[in-house]
Amino acid sequence: MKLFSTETYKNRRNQLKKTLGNGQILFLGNNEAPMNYTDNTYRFRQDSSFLYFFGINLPGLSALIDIDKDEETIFGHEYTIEDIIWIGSQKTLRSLAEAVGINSTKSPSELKNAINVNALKYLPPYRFENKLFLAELLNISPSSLNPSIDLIKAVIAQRELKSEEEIEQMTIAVNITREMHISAMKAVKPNMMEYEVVAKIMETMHSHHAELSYPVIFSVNGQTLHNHYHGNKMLAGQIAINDSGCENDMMYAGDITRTIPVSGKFTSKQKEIYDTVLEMEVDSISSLKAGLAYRDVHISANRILLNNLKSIGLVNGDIEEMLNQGVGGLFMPHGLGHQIGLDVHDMEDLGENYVGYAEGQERSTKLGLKSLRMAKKLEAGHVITVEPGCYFIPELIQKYKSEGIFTEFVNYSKLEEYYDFGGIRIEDNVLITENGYQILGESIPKTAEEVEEVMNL
Ligand SMILES: [Mn+2]
Repeated sequence: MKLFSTETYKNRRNQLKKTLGNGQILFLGNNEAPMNYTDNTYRFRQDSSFLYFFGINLPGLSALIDIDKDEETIFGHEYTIEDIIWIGSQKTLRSLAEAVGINSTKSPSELKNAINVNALKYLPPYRFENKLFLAELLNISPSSLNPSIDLIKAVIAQRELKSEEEIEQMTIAVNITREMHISAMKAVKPNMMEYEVVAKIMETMHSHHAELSYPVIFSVNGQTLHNHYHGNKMLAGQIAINDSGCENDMMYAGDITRTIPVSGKFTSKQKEIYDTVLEMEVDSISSLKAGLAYRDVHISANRILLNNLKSIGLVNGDIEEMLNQGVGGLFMPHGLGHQIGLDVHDMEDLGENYVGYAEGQERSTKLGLKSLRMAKKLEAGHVITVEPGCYFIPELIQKYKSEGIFTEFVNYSKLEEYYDFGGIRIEDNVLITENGYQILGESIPKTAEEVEEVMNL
């Protein structure tokens, strides 16, 4: 298990204690999750806030910070000889706790006596087991759980500003992710199955001792945004979206998307749309700076999209009027990006709006903009994804057409030529700095020519 220095974890907890001032804070780690019976489990994934403040990447732990008594305790079992028969010799919980600056470890059964329900703050649990655990601990029903908004805000304020050592880890994750993408570009050939390319992605990832930060999206049906089916045969002339990324051995995530022409070369019709998405991506990134609201970057990207679709003849009319009405959402029904860190959608368990929206900043209900997860002002230390796309979703287009939506703007008859187009998305991970921005990791083939060149090496 890799850890940052003892001081890192102490400083993080001290800052949190300072922000909250008083009371008790309970952090629940995750437990093993059974696949089909108790002893056959999914890969263990520790809770990210637990990792951030306590570092220990093991199941069955909880931690209590008592600000008033100035005590920090990790609750968990020491391994018994029965455990060691099955899983080998282990570091003691006590020694791991010391490595992250905590001198008190206790058995889980002692937690109930240590808490003061009136002063206790906790984050919203997202796993059912932890919901039940908390409800039982507090002697209330799971639906009555009442996570602390102050704690949520304090944790987000800390975790969203990445330190230099975190950026180092995220860069490692992006560089492994980069290799996964280059493997895919080199592997894709007409008449291959999608899962054969996914196998190359996974092989490259595992060769770096990394794991997925989210399930691989690799599909010639890129218009389906979260397509986890890999059973299609890829045909010459199609394009495949590869949205895949890893978390490295310190659990920091990469999240990259590239779009690949199955035959090794984009057709001119595909390249028109590809270059549109590329322009949206490159332009958005080059505008990034602290103080800029990311919602405005999303809207600027939509402006480029509509301008280009207008010159192709798929939409007509006043661009600003189309932006007001949300016409771009028909072609890009998702947001421009999200924060990324220990979670691929960082801290979304704490509430999307707390992470991505400023107090009082309203969330749109329009298609596209309503799915924008990060809308607030950028700050130095934020790491965000920039991931514009353009998709032709026949069911959505036909629905809007039949309901007469956007008929004054959208050339529905020409759009029929795009029903089998699929979709294009391009995504990078970007750190906001004091002076601008920095794309994390070494550069990944991105222009149509760069992608084609890697494919035909
Ligand atoms: Mn993403």
